[in-house]
Amino acid sequence: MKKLLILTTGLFLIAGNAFASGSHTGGHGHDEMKKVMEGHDNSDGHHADAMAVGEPGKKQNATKKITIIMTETDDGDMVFTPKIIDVKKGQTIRFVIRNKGEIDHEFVLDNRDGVMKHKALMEKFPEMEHDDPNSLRLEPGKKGEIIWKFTNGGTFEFACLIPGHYAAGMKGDITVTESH
Ligand SMILES: [Cu+2]
Repeated sequence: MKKLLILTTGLFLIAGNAFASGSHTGGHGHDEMKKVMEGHDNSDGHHADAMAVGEPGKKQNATKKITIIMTETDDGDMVFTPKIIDVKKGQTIRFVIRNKGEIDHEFVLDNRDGVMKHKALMEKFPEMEHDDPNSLRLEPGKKGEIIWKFTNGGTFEFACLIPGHYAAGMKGDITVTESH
């Protein structure tokens, strides 16, 4: 009886150690992810949702609807259609995004620097779920909307940052022109 008790305690300790090291690794990854995301959101010193590319818009202010199709092609590429978009500074766009492919895709709107940071993060944490107003992940056959106000002129990007998709062609350009 005494022997059994010692054995049980020993097993418990082993299990306890395994659990502790497992949760440490997970916690570290999460902290790192959070740090990068926070740094990104606050980089311009404005409201957390305001970015170089603009800010979330209100549906009633949208002056243009742009439908974007995400899909794979027969020759193995992954594409957005259209892939070049022109808008005017100050304009609010209602993006209607449709995944007509056979796998998940996402639409992320940002400047080039933000896209590259987000891409690196996705390669590190492929299963990360983002809850950002400038991005949307869709399962095959689904559609969604992003209402966005372009507050700054310049050249921006939209991209799918699921690992491998950007390299397969899932990127597009947005030019925001200053209106006179
Ligand atoms: Cu994709």
